[in-house]
Amino acid sequence: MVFRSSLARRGRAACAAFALTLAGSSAAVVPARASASPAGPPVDVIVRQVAGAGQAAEAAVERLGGHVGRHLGIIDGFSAQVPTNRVPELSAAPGVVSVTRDASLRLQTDAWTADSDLGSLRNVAKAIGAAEAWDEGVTGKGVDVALIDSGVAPVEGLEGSDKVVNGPDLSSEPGDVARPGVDTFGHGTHLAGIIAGRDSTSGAGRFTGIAPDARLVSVKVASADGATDVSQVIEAIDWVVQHRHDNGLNIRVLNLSYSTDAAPSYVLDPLAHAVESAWFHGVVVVASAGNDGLEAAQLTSPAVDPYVIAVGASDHQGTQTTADDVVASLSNRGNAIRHADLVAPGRSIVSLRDPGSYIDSHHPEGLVAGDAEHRFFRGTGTSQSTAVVSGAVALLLEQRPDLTPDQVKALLMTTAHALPAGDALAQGAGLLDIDAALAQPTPTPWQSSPPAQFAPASGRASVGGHWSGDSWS
Ligand SMILES: [Ca+2]
Repeated sequence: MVFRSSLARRGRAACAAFALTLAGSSAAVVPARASASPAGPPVDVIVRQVAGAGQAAEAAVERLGGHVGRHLGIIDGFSAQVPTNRVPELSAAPGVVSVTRDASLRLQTDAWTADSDLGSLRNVAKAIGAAEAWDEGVTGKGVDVALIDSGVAPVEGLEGSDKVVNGPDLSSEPGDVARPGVDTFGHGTHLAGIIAGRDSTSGAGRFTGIAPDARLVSVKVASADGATDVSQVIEAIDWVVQHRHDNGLNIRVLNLSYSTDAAPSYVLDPLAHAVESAWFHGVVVVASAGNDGLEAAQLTSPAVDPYVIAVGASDHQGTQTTADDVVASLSNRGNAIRHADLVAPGRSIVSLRDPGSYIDSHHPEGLVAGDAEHRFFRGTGTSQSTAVVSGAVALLLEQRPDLTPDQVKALLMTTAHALPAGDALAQGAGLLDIDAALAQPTPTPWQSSPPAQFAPASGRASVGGHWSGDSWS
């Protein structure tokens, strides 16, 4: 998992493709002979099993000398660790649908740069029409936004149980029982501020996010070093879907501001399968297009899934007017089949600082000049753009709680403004205009249904990873 907070130039080797299928190239697979070779080093995998097939797949893992990890009900699967050279046998075992690699990937942190105050959320709110929505009394009230990220720090602007509800802490960080779910990295706090931050004080200097009266449900998956696994994120999505209506919760939006290299087809990708499941359960999934740049030929996963809302970053070009805005050079361009659905501001966005966190400690250039209280930090990338869109979706769902995810997506895309100066493909429908979306009549299910050529993601890869002897690549 690579959190898309910034330019993802660095560490590409750390986020190698994790779910390539060999279904169509089985000749390249070298079957392992368990009795004739040592077990080989263990490898972490995600196993999908035949629904209703009982424990056959788990039994196969144990029989092959592996261990079953976390249960991943949303994709009918589980994580496991198995000897590397037993993967082909596991893939062929009764009850097993697919075995894909569960890679450990890292957050990217190298574009936190200072810029002008054009990145303030006040200006962002004006650029996307949220300020008009507030004037009309639409503030996201009654809508919960799930944030699967690095947790949230209890800083001013994000305090109180009416603002942040902590879901489970699924990160690998040693448990701090006094502060479960607290952000030690600094990424989740920044996004939480953008989505729904709100100072307890009033007055001219009051900090507010895009949906200041929405509530956040934080599910922490990344620890202080930014590391998380695909299976941790799938488990978190599973939790969000299972508990979206618990104890007064009303989770209608899921913010996924991170990504990993996409499989050759989203249809084979377990993460795509998980986000589609959330979408079909009525949760609007908003995902970052990726920070690999306009030369990138593909969106990252899970944004590559055509059902969810894929968000690219726009760049204000140093001026208040949006007439000259372009698609940020760091935003993934994609291709004719799949590109960002729309763009939102993503350059040097000023949101809440997480004092002492990894990003805060390692990127002093993100501090905001003139910020006497040292409360704020600048972040650039499609992560921030995604958080802007998640807040906007909360506004729309306060106004019309019965909208389906397809209708929300159709409203945002049919009202976005094309950027004349921007890359025509990379911007999708153009720059978010939530005020226009709020004024647009509700589309019929027919008008908002996705094109029929989108096959649902099945995750039915036969073998994950490039297999060569007893090593993965
Ligand atoms: Ca501009």
